[in-house]
Amino acid sequence: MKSFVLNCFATLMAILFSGQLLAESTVWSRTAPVGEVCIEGDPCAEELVMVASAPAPSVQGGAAKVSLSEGSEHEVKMLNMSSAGTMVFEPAVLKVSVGDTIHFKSVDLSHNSASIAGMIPDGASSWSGGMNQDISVTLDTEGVYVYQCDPHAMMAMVGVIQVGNPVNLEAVKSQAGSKKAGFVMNQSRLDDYLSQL
Ligand SMILES: [Cu+2]
Repeated sequence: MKSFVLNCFATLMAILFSGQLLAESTVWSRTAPVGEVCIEGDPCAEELVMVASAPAPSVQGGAAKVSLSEGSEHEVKMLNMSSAGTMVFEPAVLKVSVGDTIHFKSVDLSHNSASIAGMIPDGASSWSGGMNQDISVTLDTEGVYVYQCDPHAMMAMVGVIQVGNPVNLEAVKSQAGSKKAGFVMNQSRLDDYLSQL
């Protein structure tokens, strides 16, 4: 009986002691400094200096710029899927010369190509292809054109064509803000495309 009482006491002490240790370690971890303090000249301080002096990545280098496509005729496929994602035009970003023709090809079903109002150069002709239809568009006005697939616009199925100089790029970029508010997925896609111009 005596040994039973002693056993109980020992167990109780063990529980209390481990509980206190746990509480202490919790308090310690909460009050411990978030970062370590480095004294100048210490190896850790040199490490910090190296990180701080590393060159910052260039913002310009974030997206590869699209190069001018050769020839005067260009093909853009309307696809359910490519390596760039689902519901995409391919290529989604094109740079061409004034007077070039773009052939939109209905490779997969349920797509079309339609220019977006307010996102083409002033005075340029708009276009709106039928569903599942190839459409060819000749771009005679210099500037940036943004177009979409109507049924998949909310999935950011959009494309960008720069014709000659991007004279209206800032206007298009400001329109892009409200356009992408309607995207339920691929929210950064249009910005990514525009950053390639
Ligand atoms: Cu589509």
